[in-house]
Amino acid sequence: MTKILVYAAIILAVFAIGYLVRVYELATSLKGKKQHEVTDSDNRMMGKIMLTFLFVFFAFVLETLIVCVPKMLPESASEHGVGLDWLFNFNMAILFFVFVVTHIFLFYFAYKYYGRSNNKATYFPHNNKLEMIWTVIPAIVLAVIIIFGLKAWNKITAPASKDAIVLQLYAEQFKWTCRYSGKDNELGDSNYKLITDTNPLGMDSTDAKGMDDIIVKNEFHIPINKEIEFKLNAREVIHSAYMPHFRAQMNCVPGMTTMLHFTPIITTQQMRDKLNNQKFDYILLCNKICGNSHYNMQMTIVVDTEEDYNKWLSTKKPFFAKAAPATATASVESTETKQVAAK
Ligand SMILES: [Cu+2]
Repeated sequence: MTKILVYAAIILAVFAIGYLVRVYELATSLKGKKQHEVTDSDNRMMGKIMLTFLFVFFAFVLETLIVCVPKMLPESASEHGVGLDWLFNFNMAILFFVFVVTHIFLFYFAYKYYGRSNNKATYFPHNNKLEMIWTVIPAIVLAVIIIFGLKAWNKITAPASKDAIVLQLYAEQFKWTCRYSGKDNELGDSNYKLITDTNPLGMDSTDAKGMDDIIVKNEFHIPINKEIEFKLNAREVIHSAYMPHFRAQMNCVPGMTTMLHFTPIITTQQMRDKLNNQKFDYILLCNKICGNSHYNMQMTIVVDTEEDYNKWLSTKKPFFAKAAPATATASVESTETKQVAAK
């Protein structure tokens, strides 16, 4: 009922405006003025509106910045992220400068040069010098941005160093599993054909490299100032491992292994202190819409000191070492999955 009333009110308002315009037109023609003639004073008025819009618009932009900038990500918690942030800010500074200058020109000139009846437009068909300026300057700026961007990209996509800690992030609808490569720092083979309730990653029990591999759920720990190499896999559809605080993201594609590496430089506790928020946690999210519980596909990342990390890791048992009671764990796990899916 309310909806119908609102629609009726809108329709009536449109009619009312139409009639007001008609009244205004009739009044003008009664005064003997030509109805559609645009006078200098009309133009001056439009010029003033343009100028007012410029200030209102900039005030709105400023307000948006004041509200939104504090909601952006905190400082980068990874080494390469510092460079990425710098690149992002550099791009934004250029964009903002061009944005402000062009808008001032656009609206201030509309005000300054509003139409006057005795004015005649200058005939100005071509100017080589001007074209040179607006071609060469953007070309130089773009080249600088691209060179900086390529440098950062090459650094990020270069192979990880040999002593990087190797982890697997395994994505499936709708959860993450993390596998540590153990003492040999090499992940054992796995095959989708070996996936069962008790062996969710399809790990190959005949591969010696996998004997010390450790599987963790819900949260995984990594040590500060050590390079971490992630090998990413997906079970059924494309997912994307997104770790925003480390400025890192890579797709997880079924049937292939993608890679990503970074070095964390701020522990979880240090970041909590910096943000004055003892509940803060780093997070791994899925950044590809992969199904109905995609929004809930996440895992906590804890960056520890090396000592705490080793202590935490030593409490974990290799997957194959606890394979015997795994049936019980598997059934708990499948109920969990159902619960998440039901949400
Ligand atoms: Cu996903």
